[in-house]
Amino acid sequence: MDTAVQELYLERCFQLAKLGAGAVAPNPMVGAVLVYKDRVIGEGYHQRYGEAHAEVHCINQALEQYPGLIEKATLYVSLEPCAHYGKTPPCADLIIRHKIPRVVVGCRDRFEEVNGKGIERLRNAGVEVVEQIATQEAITLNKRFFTFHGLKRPYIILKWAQTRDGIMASPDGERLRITHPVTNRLVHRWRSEEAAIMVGAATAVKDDPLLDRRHWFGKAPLKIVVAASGDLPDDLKLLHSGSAAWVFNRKEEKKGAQTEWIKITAGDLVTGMLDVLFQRQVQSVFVEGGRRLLQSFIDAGLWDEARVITNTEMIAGGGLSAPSLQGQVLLQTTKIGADEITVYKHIHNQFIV
Ligand code: AOF
Ligand code: ZN
Repeated sequence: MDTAVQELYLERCFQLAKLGAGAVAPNPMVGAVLVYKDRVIGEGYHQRYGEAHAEVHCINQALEQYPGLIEKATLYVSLEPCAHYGKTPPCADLIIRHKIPRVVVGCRDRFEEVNGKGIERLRNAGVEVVEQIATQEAITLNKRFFTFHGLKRPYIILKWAQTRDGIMASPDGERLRITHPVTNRLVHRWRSEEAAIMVGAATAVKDDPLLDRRHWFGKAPLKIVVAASGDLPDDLKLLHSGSAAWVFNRKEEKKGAQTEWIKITAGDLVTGMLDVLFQRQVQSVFVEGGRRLLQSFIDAGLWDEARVITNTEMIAGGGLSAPSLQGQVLLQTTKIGADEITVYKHIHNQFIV
């Protein structure tokens, strides 16, 4: 079969998968398409955490519309069908039961309970399994899920805004109004897409931000403040905004109605925080500053993506310089008015997400 055609069907799977964005985490987004003689006879995607997997919806649709064709069809699925009993039974068994002769998978599932076992089970039952088509895209689709399970830490996105001369705050650390309101809306969208937002104590105190996604839609991310000393004013807005906040510190553990103080005992603060986030199933973290916190993630080599907004018309002429990512792979630049948005990918892990 023509690779380009198979890529096209997988592309449709990726699109379907994305319809589950915001509703399926911490599960991966998954889409599936059944094809018989160049015709799509069923489609489906994982719609909600804890509910039916993509394959189930896809097969049910084909059964309703084209009973009898499934046994001659090819199933395209963005992720390896599962082989385990989780909240739902194994999709590999469902495929075998319905005698689907051929399955094209986007990529393997790094979740320990599945990882290769789904493909193995299909092959042992005589199902032809095709891999190595659009693999990179399939991995990128679930970069958070794969990084979490593969590296046992959340997917880390760094974000900052800088002036044309590379300044991110005034000399005394005061906030500069750098980005355009339209860009701010995009930042709120970014926040809505991650499990948690993180800032350092200095930023929390100086800016007193809400750290929410009020200019966008969707889930309110968890807010995290890093205050090693344990000192943080009680009246900060983000501690009283109606959604959960954690304060990582070196001093104490305590729990209020919305705010939890979590003591990091490990030697290295960044690693210690990431371990807690992994244990608590936080799949991604959006680090918004300040300078010191961003730099500590960069120095530790613990980041996956950086989104840098540069106001190309603003010159600060002095102040706190932004971190440098020289030599990293720049993947994308978009413009919103004078704001240039650059995305860097840190090439460091086996998934190259
Ligand atoms: C698939 N198709 O659409 C999805 C899969 O608790 P469960 O039963 O929902 O299982 C969750 C795990 O199943 C999840 O961690 C991932 O490994 C896999 N997700 N697999 O065959 C799907 N969403
Ligand atoms: Zn499944």
